[in-house]
Amino acid sequence: MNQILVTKSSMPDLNEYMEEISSMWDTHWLTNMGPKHKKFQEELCSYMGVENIDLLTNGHMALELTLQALDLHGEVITTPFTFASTTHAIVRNGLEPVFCDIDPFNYTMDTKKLETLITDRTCAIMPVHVYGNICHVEEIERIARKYELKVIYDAAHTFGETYKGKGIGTFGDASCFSFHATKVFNTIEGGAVCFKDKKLGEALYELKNFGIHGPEEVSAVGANAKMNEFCAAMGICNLRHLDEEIEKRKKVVERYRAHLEGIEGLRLNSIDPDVKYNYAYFPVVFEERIFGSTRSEVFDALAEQGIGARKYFYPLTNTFSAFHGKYDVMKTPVALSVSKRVLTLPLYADLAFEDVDRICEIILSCKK
Ligand code: T4K
Repeated sequence: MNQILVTKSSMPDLNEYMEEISSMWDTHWLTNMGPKHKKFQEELCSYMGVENIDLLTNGHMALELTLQALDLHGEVITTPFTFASTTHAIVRNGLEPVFCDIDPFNYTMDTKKLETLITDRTCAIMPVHVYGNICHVEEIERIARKYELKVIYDAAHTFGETYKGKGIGTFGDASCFSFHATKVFNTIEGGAVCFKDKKLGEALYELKNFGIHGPEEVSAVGANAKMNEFCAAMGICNLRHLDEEIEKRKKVVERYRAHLEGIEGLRLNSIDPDVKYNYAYFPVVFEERIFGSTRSEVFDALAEQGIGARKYFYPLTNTFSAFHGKYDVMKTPVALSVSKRVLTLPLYADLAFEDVDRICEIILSCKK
């Protein structure tokens, strides 16, 4: 059986990668902000249209160390419809997550509910551009300014996107990206933070290197989150092909839409004309009463045929057993409902149209 998983890492041609890393056999410089790191950082700034960026080991450390670098205390408003990383980054900093519900159409933070959650302990907002859907950035900025709150976007899903022509990394005080193997753009493992304030950048740079300030001074309790030269080289190579990869993903998404658009009981991702998408994920929400089958029944039908759709993002982070029932999931009813009904379908640049057709055929055979 031809197995199809939810995604497949994009990789450059092996010779291209070997050429990119070959100089390391002369220099023996493998990590600690070497020449590949520097080159990749410069190329990213120009590709993303940002002034400041720093590279890290992964998207999680980007979130965690950005919060630490901002020296925050108190509550951070976020959403539970996300990967574990977003909430964990808050909790691991000794901060208290406060969960805001999500917009039923694009699944990002519902800004109509945001203001009611602000207390005198709120220090920041951490919204998630989930699936590559862009948050209501203008409204978030307005509220943040009014209450003098920091905004740190979890931009793990949005590499390569723009909103109203502006690079997505230019919003908020900081935007944190993931370059994990499963992302539209990968450095094997990797992450980055785009930031406005250079002081934040300096703090972040130190925190990713144990808090080392100078040869004889360690001024903060940092971590080790430096991107190594092999990962940076992978990024340099993959970046050369990214536009082409996104174009191929777009075609796959169009093929899915041609089959599934207008089918009663299926809700496809909403499209914002102001966003240039990267086509990171293809979520479908199943309305069981109309479609006739549940999301889990469709998931099982696909699995029987070797197709690995995923229930991203189920369960909600505010229901994790790690939190011992501390959070009331009924306060985020839209997120709860979507998380129980959503499936993300396989999506990657080289997914064959025949496979998309087969996946859709199986889904439609579940309609009653
Ligand atoms: N914020 C958000 C909103 C995120 O979604 C994430 C990560 C983060 C923050 C944190 O960023 P990182 O610290 O990870 O950089 C995956 C990824 O591990 C994770 O990066 C991602 N989000 C999350 C949504 O998905 P799993 O446990 O579902 O991955 P896994 O191993 O089941 O892989 C999924 C599929 O990808 C496989 O079935 C096949 C394919 N694959 C996987 C790997 C590991 C490849 O083709 N190549 C590979 O090397 O978490």
